[in-house]
Amino acid sequence: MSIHSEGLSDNQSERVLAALDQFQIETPSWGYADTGTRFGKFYQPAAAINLGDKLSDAGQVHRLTGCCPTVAVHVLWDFPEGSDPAEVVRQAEQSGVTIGAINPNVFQNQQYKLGSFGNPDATARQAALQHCLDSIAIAQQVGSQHISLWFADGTSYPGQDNMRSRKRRFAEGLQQAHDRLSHDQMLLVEYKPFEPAFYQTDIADWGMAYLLAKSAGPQAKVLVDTGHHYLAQNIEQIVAWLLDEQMLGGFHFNDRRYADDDLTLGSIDPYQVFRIFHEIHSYAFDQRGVYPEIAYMVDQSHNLKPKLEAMIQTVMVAQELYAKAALVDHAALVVHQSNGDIVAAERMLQRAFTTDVNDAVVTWRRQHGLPDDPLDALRTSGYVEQAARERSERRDALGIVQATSYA
Ligand code: PSV
Ligand code: MN
Repeated sequence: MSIHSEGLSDNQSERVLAALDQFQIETPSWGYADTGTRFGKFYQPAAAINLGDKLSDAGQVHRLTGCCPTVAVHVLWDFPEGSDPAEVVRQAEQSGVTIGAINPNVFQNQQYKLGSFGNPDATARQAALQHCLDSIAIAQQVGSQHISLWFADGTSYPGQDNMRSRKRRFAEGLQQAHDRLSHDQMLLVEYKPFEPAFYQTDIADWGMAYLLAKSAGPQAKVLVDTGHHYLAQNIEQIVAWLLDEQMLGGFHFNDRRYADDDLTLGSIDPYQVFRIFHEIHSYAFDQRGVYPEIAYMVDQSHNLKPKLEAMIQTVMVAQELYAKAALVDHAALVVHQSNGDIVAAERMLQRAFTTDVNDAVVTWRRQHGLPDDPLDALRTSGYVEQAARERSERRDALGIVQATSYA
């Protein structure tokens, strides 16, 4: 099959194909279930009811896109008391996916009102640590490499707690969790500036996550959630610094206009996503073509868009932007940079960003026996309608009421 794509040189088409060959992105189990904002939920009949449904949906996304073989799971939401990890592995296999990052949940139980690892009460801290250790054990049982840690910890009023003590409690908890990792596992430490705490968050930015990951041990790295930054923040610079320090563990991708909005990737600022990917390709160029191991993950749950469509749309945008960023000629860029030719250097990024890579992406899909347009394919597959029918019947049988009345 010719790799030539309309409008692209052979070299550009090759770059796109090579980029797509090494790009995979994990979808989150919580993106397939009914979720909402704190003001309300808008239910979808096709929403997943249980983990089996979520894995099945993730399997459908992977079947159509060919680049989402793993699914991130949330321990309390997906592994209720007494659930059997072996059975989860079997269900995942049946759906054509495997279990990816394990997300402990130390933010929803009553005992975490004043925090988890940062809580002034040692009993609450111990409970949080135990849950993380249990999550690491689950990860080992399901063959998962990543433990993704997000803490809602913080304080909402000045003087509420001692910030230095909270920092030290965090360092201690993370070290203890790190001690339990097997040699192939990695702790990913996520940061977020605010919400649910409104005065101070214990791991508020990448610097705090970096310091805590460093003090935890060599198998801890930073996780960058694109929605977890102040509006003017230069996220790609954070990515560049973490890459240079070999401390970038993974991403939670989503887009936002105001805060942690969980919008589909690239819906507001695709150029920012492109610039993030550009830093990764640029780093790999410096490493003679060797790419760092990064866990690319989606962290979105949709209240308005149909869930599978939103997920596939996100994955397609991620592939497209990753491929566009691969078009930058780094050798030429280095020359422009050392000549101080700002305009020529910037144009290299702009040109790559505005290049239409769609034909090359379709070529890649055909090479892998995938549909040309995964979104169209989802719409014609009947999968969502069938899921809506079957899940509505199951909800009725289980007595689960989905719709709320506004009367
Ligand atoms: C918190 O906002 C977060 O980004 C964390 O990654 C959680 O695990 C995820 O969202 C789902 O609540
Ligand atoms: Mn996240």
